[in-house]
Amino acid sequence: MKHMTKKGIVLSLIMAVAGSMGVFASGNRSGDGNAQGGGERYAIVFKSTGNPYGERMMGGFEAGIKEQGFTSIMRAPDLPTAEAQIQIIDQLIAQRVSSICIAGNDFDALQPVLNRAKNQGIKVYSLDSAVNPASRLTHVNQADSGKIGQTLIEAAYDLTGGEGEIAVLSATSQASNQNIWIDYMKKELEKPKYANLTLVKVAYGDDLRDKSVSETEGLLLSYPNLKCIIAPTTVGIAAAGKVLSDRGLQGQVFLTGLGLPSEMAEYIDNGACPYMYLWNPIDVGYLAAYVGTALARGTITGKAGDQFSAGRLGAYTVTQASDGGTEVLLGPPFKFDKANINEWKAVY
Ligand code: RAM
Repeated sequence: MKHMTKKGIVLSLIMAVAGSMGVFASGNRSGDGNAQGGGERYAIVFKSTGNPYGERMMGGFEAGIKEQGFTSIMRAPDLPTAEAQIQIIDQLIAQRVSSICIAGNDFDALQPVLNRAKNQGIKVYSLDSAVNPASRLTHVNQADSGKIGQTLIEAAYDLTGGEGEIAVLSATSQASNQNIWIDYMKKELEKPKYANLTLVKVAYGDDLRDKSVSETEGLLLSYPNLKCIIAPTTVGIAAAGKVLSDRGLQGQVFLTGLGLPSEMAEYIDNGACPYMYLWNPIDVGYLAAYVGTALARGTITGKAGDQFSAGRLGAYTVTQASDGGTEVLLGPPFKFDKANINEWKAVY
C-alpha cells in the first residue's frame, strides 16, 4: 500500500505530531505558506470543524500545497450544512483563489455557488464527500466506494457469526460519501449469504460527538438484541466505542467501521471494536493538493485518462467514477486490529 511506505510513515508522523501540537486545531485559517512562489492560493473546505479526521486531511493538503511553493487556505463551517459551506465558498470566490476543493455537505445543493466559482475561472473539485458531477471537475476518492460497503458488511457477518440485528451509525443524512457506502452495504446484504443478518436502522450522529453518543444509546435502547454497529464515520465509531466500553458491552455488541487509529486504539485494545478500516487521511489531502495545482496549471482538465504526478505519492490517472463523473482514487482501505493498531495510533 502506498501509505505503508517508510517515507510515508515518517511524513505522516511529522503531520501527526504537528496535529497533536494543535497546529491543525482550527478549521478556519490560512495556511502559513507566506506565498513563496507566486502567491497562488489553493482552498480546501471540509464538512465541519472539530473533526480530527478533517484536520489531518487539511494538514495533508497544506503540506502538499506548501511544498509546491504556494499558499493554502483551510476552511470549515461549525456545523456540517450546505448553507454554511455556501457562505464560505462565496468568500473564497471574493478572495480569487486558484482552486476550491470541497468535502460536500450535500451532493446537489452546492451546485449554484460552485458554478459561480467556476464562472470566475476557479477550478472546482471535491474530495472525501463528492458533489455532483455537474459541480466538479473531478473528485478525490479515498477508496473504492463499493469495496468499502462490501468490506463492512463482511466484517459484520464475521463478527456476529453471520446472524442477528445490525445497525449503521452514520454522519449526516446528506453526506454523499456515507450515503454511497450505505447503498453498497444494502446491496451487499441482498446476497443469500447474508440472509440472517438484518439491518434494523440507519442512525445519524451528524459527525457531532454528543449526537453520535446519544444515537448509539438510542440504538441500544430500541434494539436490545443488537449484535453489531457499523459506523462508517470516524466521529461516529469513536463515540460508539466509548458508549460500548462504558457499558462493558464488549463481546455482546460488536463495533466496526471506519475509524482513526489514534482515536480507536483504546477500543480495539479493549475488544469493543475488534477491527476496523481506514485509509491515510493525510494522504487524501496531500493528493488533493496536487490535483488542485494540476487543474490550475492545465496539466489535467479532470477527464478520464488525464495523468499527473502527486509528489511523494507518485503518478495518478483520472478515472471514470460510478456517479457519472470522474475521480482520482487514492487506494484500497486498510484494516486495523490488535496486531497493528499500536504502530498506527501515533501516525493518524
Ligand atoms: C468522518 C467524516 C469523513 C469520512 C470519515 C471516514 O470523519 O465523515 O467524511 O471520510 O469519517
